[in-house]
Amino acid sequence: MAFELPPLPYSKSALEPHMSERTLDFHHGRHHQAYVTNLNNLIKGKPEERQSLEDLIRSSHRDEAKTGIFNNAAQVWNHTFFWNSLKPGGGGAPSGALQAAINAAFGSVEKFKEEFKAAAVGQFGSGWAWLVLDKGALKVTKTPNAVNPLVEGQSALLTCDVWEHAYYLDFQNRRPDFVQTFLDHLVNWDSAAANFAKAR
Ligand code: MN3
Repeated sequence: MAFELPPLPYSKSALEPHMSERTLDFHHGRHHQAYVTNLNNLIKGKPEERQSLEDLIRSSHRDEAKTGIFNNAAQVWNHTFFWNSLKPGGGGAPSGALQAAINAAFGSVEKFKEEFKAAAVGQFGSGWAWLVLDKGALKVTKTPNAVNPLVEGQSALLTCDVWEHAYYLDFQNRRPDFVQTFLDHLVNWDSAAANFAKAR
């Protein structure tokens, strides 16, 4: 069964002025769509067609014959997860159990933000910054290209896409400004809290 591009959980202009409609037009409508199309072309008529997206990602990781499948399947998953890591009027701080866990793991929400920003800015080239739950411990991680926490056996709670296509139209080369805007105005802490509750 062919995979489909999930619709954005908000309108394309809903994240303005922090993330432009033009960025979402390209990022969701072209980049994310291209990963879906490429993946469907790569698995057409093959046994992989019957696998779930998560199973495809795990089974194609580190298999040299399936690099294309891994890259496109993981990028389909990563982008869907990223859209849900954002919301109009986002940012601020988490509450409840997630806030308590972040305070315990990082010292404070501010310290968490510093660590997350350092990971996102420090990822050399394309990739992703994540808040994950790893064997019960909250961690900030970064991954190159399409790699994601699923293949490390971790549960993803939150992500920021730091491929240039995520910010170039709005911020040009200023990745630190994009990541700061993500933390201050776009983070969907409700989604992160729901992922945390599910993963615990
Ligand atoms: Mn992207």
